Amino acid sequence: MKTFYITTPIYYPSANLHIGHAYCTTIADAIARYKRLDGFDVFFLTGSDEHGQKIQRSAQAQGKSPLEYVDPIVESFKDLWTKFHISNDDFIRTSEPRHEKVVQEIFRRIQANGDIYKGEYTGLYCTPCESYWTELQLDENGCCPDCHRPVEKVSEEAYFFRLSKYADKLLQHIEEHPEFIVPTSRRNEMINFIRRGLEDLCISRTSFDWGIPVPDDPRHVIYVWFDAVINYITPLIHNEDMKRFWPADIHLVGKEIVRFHTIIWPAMLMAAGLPLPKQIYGHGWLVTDTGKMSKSVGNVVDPVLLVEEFGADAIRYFLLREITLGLDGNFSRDALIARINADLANDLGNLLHRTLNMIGKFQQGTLLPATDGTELDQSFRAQALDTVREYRRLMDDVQLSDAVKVVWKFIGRANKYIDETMPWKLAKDPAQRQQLANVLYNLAESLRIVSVLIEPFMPDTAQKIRAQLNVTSKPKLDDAQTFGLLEANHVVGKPEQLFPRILTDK
Ligand code: ME8
Repeated sequence: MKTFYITTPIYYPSANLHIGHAYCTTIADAIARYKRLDGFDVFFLTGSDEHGQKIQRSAQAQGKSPLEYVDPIVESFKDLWTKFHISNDDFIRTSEPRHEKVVQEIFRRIQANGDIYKGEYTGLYCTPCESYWTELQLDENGCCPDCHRPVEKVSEEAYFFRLSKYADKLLQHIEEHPEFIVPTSRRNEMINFIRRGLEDLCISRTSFDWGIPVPDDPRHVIYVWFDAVINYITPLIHNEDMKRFWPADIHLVGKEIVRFHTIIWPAMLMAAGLPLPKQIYGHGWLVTDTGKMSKSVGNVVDPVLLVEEFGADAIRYFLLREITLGLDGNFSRDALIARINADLANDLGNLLHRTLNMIGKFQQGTLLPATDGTELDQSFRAQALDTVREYRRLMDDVQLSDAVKVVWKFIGRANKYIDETMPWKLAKDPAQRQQLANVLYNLAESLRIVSVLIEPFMPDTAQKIRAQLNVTSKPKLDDAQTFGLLEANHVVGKPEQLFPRILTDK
């Protein structure tokens, strides 16, 4: 069986998640669901990144142990993913014993290969980002180049990973595998970064203890990024799944952490003698008028409130449709409401409602045997199948927003087909009964196909459409590639509203 392995980053339980995090997980979920529709055996992993000084300090500030502090936050992550219909197959917490064991094994393996050594570290550390920087990398104010907050000078005995040794091998790999880092802009950034030279990486700390101890030297805890990236193999390495799913097909990550995933992680895998992931996809940020959505800026949108107000599928639709993967995208409430009203309530909702309503009114809810029909009917059916082909091409190429647009173009076409064929007129003329049956059959079939195509984007809505059409099978991509699977004499259900229109003051 063909397999597919996709991951999201594991999120820091340092604050509540915002809609920017939900964006990343929704993309991964849509890809995972598409692959399942296409018959792949899919493994989809997400989780929480729980170690490090930042978490330890936040816990202390609340008089809690780190675990007492993170446990409820991690539960809230899991609740959020359930609310968003996220279909992850596993959820990894880096505080779990299974993960600690694997991190220590990988540490030992790299150490045995001679690529971990003990030395003295003096450097600049950004605690919020859990990142070490060199003088050269700091921003113009001498602060962290990512979050622009002050860095701390630290000096301590530490373990180092011989990252410098892997610069040439990494460059060669990136050059020989153009698909390894996407989009190209990120790939070029990484090539330039490596060309400037890689320094060995400090991978242990002694100034705090909330982390995974270095094997045989527990005064040191392992650097949180070294620990975190290993999560991607933790659930696999000790069972058959390693053969089935590794190397990962896609690590989906935000653009600011592409460096960890395309330089440090691959070098660690090389040092441990393991194959590299096939692709790292760096997506853009969700921004508002006040910049990247982030807690420190105070412009975050709470995904729980948003789901309660609009439902998960509407938000998923908006995120997937509105933002081109790889680029930054704007999030605004007005734009969300405009999409819900135009695309969901109007285009999709009306198509379903009108179709089922007419089948109920003119044929007592039953589809009748269809014939080839007119040229218009034939071209409409051909368009449905062209849509499926184009959708597959785009989804296979991870162009999610274009794939959504292609489906909605067809939904628009189907609404126009109703206006052109005017079934209410055909129903008045007994000589047009066959033509009426053809039109209504074609519309019901189109909706069945649409219900398959939108499953990755809006799983709940896809299911509601199928229930109203009275289709009980599980959605499969193969079933969207054939026009005419609904049986003649199939009885459809009654129309129910999919998305209410949202009234605004305007
Ligand atoms: O970086 N728009 O965790 P994290 C889009 N623990 N994506 C956003 C975003 C926004 N406004 N804000 C955050 C970490 N993200 C590490 C990962 S992986 C081994 C360790 C995305 O909770 C961000 O780009 O800070 C990143 O990919 C993810 O949320 C996790 O961020």
